[in-house]
Amino acid sequence: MDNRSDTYAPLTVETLPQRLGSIDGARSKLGATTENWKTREVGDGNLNLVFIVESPVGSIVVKQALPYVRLVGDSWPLPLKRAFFEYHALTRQAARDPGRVPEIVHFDEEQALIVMEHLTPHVILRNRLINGQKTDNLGQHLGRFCARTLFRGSDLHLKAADRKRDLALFADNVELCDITENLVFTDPYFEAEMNRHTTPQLDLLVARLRADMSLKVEVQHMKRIFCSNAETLLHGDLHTGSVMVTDTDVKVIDPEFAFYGPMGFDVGMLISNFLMSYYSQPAHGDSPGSRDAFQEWILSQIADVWSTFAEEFATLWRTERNGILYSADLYERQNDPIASENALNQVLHQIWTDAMGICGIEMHRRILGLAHNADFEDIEDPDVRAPCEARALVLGRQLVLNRHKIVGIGQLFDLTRHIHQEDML
Ligand code: SR1
Ligand code: MG
Repeated sequence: MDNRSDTYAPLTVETLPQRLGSIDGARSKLGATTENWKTREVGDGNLNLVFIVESPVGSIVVKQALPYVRLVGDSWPLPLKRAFFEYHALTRQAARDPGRVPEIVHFDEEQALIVMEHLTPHVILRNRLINGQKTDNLGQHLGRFCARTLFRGSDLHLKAADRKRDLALFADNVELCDITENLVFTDPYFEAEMNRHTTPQLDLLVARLRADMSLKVEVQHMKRIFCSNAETLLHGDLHTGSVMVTDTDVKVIDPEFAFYGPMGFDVGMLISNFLMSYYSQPAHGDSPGSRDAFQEWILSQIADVWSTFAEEFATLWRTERNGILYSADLYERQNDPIASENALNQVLHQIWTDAMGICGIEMHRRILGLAHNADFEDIEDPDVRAPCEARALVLGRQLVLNRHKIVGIGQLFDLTRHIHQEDML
């Protein structure tokens, strides 16, 4: 499906009940009396329409792709087929980590819409972090989600033919990959047209970053890995705006950027968004120091993401390594489990190193590129915002350049805390 469909029409609050009223899934959740359906558009993301539809008996979410980038407008066309990739990614994630993604009620490829479970009373994690609110076991759920989806989508686990079929299917998600290739890995490092940053406060630092040849070479090494290391089905956009939470529950949403790429990508993007939240916290607190404890909680969640990821990945390595890679014929069945554990540790080390590189690049793009994040954007005073952003920019550079030398979470946190004490402007 492309943008030339004759029947596609964007939904509106007015047309939605009539257009979805005959869909069994919607009727089963809301009842058949469409006059009782109350619809509101709640999309605040960069790309799509999102509606919540409520009736006296239940509620659903309807997400519909627009034929352009919502953030920019119809001058930037974007294929409707991204809904197809989101649907297929959700079905795979649901099978690989049951209960962690919203249940799909109905998919309409022609209309590029997905009807899904209304997650309530969940809210976007990024907003909860801005408000200083915790969620139980957050890092554990997210680390487990990453391990299960990344391991089970790869040649470590899948039959080779299944993985190759999936690789071919998601290889067509060209335009969304193109967004990442340009907006994440290239545009932040030169004066690209759609870039913006806090000016003039960050100007000098930004100029220094854009003149830093070593940094740009390392970023391009990471881009090469992103484009060529098709090892597993990624979520592709796993930031804190793609997670919905309550005090105790965690769901992962919005995998429309799904594609086959390096395992470190999802893990690195997630850690990066936690670290940006960390640096933004002082500006969201009521008084100096009021968010100190919450900042430490954020770091503890990052530690949980990584330790749970590594533990779960190791468990899957030992119990579900049925794919073509690191065959047990070479290790366990030769009575050499130690070699298998060594191989596991080397794979985890590679994922960590890639994650550190992506983590740094994601910080740069959220501060220098087109798509910023609310953690920093909601800080109204640019003289307060810029020092927070500057710390993330400096950490980002260190992570990209030194990713091979940062051997563990402790070293990442030492660096993070050290930079937090400094004025980088
Ligand atoms: C034009 S889209 C910009 C960003 O929004 C999405 O959430 C992705 O993060 C993308 O990079
Ligand atoms: Mg999204």
